[in-house]
Amino acid sequence: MRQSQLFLPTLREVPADADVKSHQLLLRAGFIRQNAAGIYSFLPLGKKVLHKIENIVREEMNRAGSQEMMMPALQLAELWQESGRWYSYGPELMRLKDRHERDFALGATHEEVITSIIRDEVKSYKKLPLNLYQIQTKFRDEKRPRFGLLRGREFIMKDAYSFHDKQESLDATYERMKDAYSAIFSRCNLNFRAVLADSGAIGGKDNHEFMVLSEIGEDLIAYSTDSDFAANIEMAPVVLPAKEISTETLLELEKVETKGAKNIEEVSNYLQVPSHTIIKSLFYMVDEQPVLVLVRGDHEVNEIKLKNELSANEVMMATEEETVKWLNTKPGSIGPVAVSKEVKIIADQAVPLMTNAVCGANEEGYHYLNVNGERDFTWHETADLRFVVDGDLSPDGKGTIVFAKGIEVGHVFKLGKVYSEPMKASYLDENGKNQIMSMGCYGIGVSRTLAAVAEENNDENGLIWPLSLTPFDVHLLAVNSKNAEQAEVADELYEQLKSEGYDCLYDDRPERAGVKFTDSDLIGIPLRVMVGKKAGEGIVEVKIRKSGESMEVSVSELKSVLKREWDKLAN
Ligand code: 9G3
Repeated sequence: MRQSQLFLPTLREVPADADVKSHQLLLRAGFIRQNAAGIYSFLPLGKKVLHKIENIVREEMNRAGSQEMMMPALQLAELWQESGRWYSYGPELMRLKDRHERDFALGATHEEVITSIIRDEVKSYKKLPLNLYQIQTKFRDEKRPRFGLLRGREFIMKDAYSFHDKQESLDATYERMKDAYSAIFSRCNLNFRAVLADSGAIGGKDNHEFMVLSEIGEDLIAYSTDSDFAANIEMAPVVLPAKEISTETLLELEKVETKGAKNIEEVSNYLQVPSHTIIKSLFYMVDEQPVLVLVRGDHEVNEIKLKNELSANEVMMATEEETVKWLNTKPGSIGPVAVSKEVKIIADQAVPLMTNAVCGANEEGYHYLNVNGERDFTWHETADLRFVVDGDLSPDGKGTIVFAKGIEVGHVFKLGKVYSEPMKASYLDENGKNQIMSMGCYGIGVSRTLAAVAEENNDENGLIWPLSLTPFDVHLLAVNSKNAEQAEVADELYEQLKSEGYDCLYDDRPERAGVKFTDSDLIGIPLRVMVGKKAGEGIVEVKIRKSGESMEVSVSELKSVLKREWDKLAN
């Protein structure tokens, strides 16, 4: 492609409201333009990269047995009324009326549409399992669209849906989808983790988010330094280190005055003891039942784990009145010693390992020293109730946990019957009995992935595209297009490179050399060939965008040098 013909409006300045690198660079390099908040156009180079990402997605989804289809963006409101989501979603779901005043949703996702198709067409277990996908524009009226393509109101998603008779069939497809996602994001040169995520509102059981590790990620994940273990902070389990039996002798229980010391920090300072020797007692009403939760003073209660452990609907911190009612004291000096039998006591698994600990005396302004579990207080059960912290052991026993920010680029769910039940997607099983199908759904933010690649592949001069996604393979520059000799050599090389199969962008513009180099650094094509002063001697310069390395090469050896440098970048 001759750059003098290419629609590529590059910018010098950083746009004002772009506050992450990928957003700034994709605008400056002329890959995208904003039409409205969260709504973007892909200009030719942006479209070329998008197209390559979509093809990688297609190859891996097809390989994993999913069949491509296409569903409409306009969705009958009736379908969303059947699933109930017409009422449960608010302004984020974009709605409109057609000329006959009929209600429609603009597709934010397609569970209802795909289920309505399958329930009409699939009646027998012999037709299952099915796995279908589309790559399609989605609409979600985000309250605060930001970071360019990373959080848009109109974006491109690959969404897949699978239908099953048996759970193990769903489990198998789920694993195949996870493997396909790992292949896709690896081929996009992304540093990602498959993160165990909280089931949240969507129901079903397992789900995993595919997170690109990134400073600007909106999600916090915990992952292992020595394995592929990764989990959402809410879900990350805590395992106890190998049990070191405490050799401390148990000292006499002693009640001491602690005046106004109410929280862990104040008690720790007042008594001059480290917080990990204090039992933190938190009083909750769980589905209206009083529950005293005990964790070590340096840990935090994870209320999602507490709720899951107690299979509760509602977990609320108790009010002061409720605390006084059940524990005869105000918050600030509560503890597990001599607590009414009606109060359920649940302790984090680290609490029974504490010896000669400190805890509230259930008397305002007093605490106990040398408190020991079993002797001085008991509990109904122990569980993993705390948030994981940096440095914890990885639950799979390999390495330790580190925290990182992540950009969610994919999300896979086991839906179970969350949609097929209300929408009556059923089939006859091998015994001729009517059964409800089980479902899975699998999403990739395709336009978000493009932005994530840009976010993680750039330097101070601009974008640096991986070979798998680059808009062009080679950037050929005539340093001074007005110089006949340089233009002639460059024209010949352009033909030669194309004939060797490179998708070549040829900067034939009558611009100053500096402008050409700046633009070339900005758009980030991995290999650059510069035809300059030594063109007459048959010498050109090759530059590797990523390393900045450059070398003088004779035209006769250019082919082999490019092949060598290409292969070096490919591995
Ligand atoms: C909506 C709106 C926003 C939404 C949804 C529905 C997120 C919604 C979750 C999913 C689940 C999976 C299939 C592909 C993979 C993800 N935001 N979700 O359902 F109406 Cl406005 O989309 N869907």
